[in-house]
Amino acid sequence: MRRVTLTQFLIEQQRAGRTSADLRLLIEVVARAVKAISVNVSKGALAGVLGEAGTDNVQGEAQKKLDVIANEILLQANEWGGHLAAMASEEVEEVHQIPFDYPKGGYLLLFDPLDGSSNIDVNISVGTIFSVLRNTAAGTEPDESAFLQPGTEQVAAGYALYGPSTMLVLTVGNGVHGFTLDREMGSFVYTNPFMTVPVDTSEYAINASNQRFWEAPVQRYVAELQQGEGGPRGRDFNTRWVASMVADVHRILTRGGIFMYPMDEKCRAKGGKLRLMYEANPMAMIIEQAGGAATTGHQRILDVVPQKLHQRVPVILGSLNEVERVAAYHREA
Ligand code: AHM
Ligand code: MG
Repeated sequence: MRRVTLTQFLIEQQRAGRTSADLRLLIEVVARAVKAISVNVSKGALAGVLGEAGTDNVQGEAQKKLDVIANEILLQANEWGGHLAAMASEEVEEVHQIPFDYPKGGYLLLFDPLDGSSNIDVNISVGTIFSVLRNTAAGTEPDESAFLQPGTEQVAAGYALYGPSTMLVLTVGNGVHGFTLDREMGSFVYTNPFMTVPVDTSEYAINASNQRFWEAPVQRYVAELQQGEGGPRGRDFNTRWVASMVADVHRILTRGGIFMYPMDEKCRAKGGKLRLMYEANPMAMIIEQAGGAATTGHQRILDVVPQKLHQRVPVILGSLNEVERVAAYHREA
């Protein structure tokens, strides 16, 4: 069987006018960085990469060594190619400018270098999430305001999942495409064309330890699911919660489901738990491109106009009919 690599896929997208040469280069560079992160993640204790870094990030969260390593790999890999105007990372407070020695390009890259950090030391899947915007700002050093575009403006979004196999899942606005890393060849192979999220599901993902903090619409929705066959939904539902958003979203892209990190009393002061610009937006674009939906409960995630680079939002995404039901419960409340 003829194997299509990520490189070939991207060249064909470019020929079809769906990506520019610079966007193709950008995605290839991200994919290269993902391979390097994958090597580090999979070596674990052998490479001494587990455990705390001994520092806090901008969110005030303790950084793991792999958070720092993954961040460095992505920043360094993307500095010199000439395709970026600037970068932003979950692990860095300020916008990361391209060093003066290198040319600048027209795109902005945002990422969560290692998502699901709490799973690193227990050898459970983690991921990388990224989002690409156009640089619309004048001048040579884009500041935070250049990044504050709604998710609808993303030109590409993707994630890498470091699981039993390493996968790259990607959209450039023409469906969602999955690639599996062939470690011997060192290349991503096109294994999952046009991934779709089934509109219905019997599986939901939420951290139930936060139940007492949830708002009424989410209480109502989950209570109905838990009543199963004898309740208003008339069927049983199953729960999954990996605590790595990438792994939870990947499951939903594979067999359907709904993922919720909703507004609750614990995270209200921060605006939510997950970050809008490099977690919620790229995942929302991917899920929508796959036929699903993504909402804060009150608004389509991709329509949220960001006020801050590290802004947080409530996230409810996945199978269309379930997400619409949760949004309807919010409207009725
Ligand atoms: P992180 O970027 O610090 O790793 O946090 C994001 C992660 C998501 O991957 C996951 O869905 C969520 O946090 C899990 O949170 P909790 O530990 O509260 O269940
Ligand atoms: Mg994260």
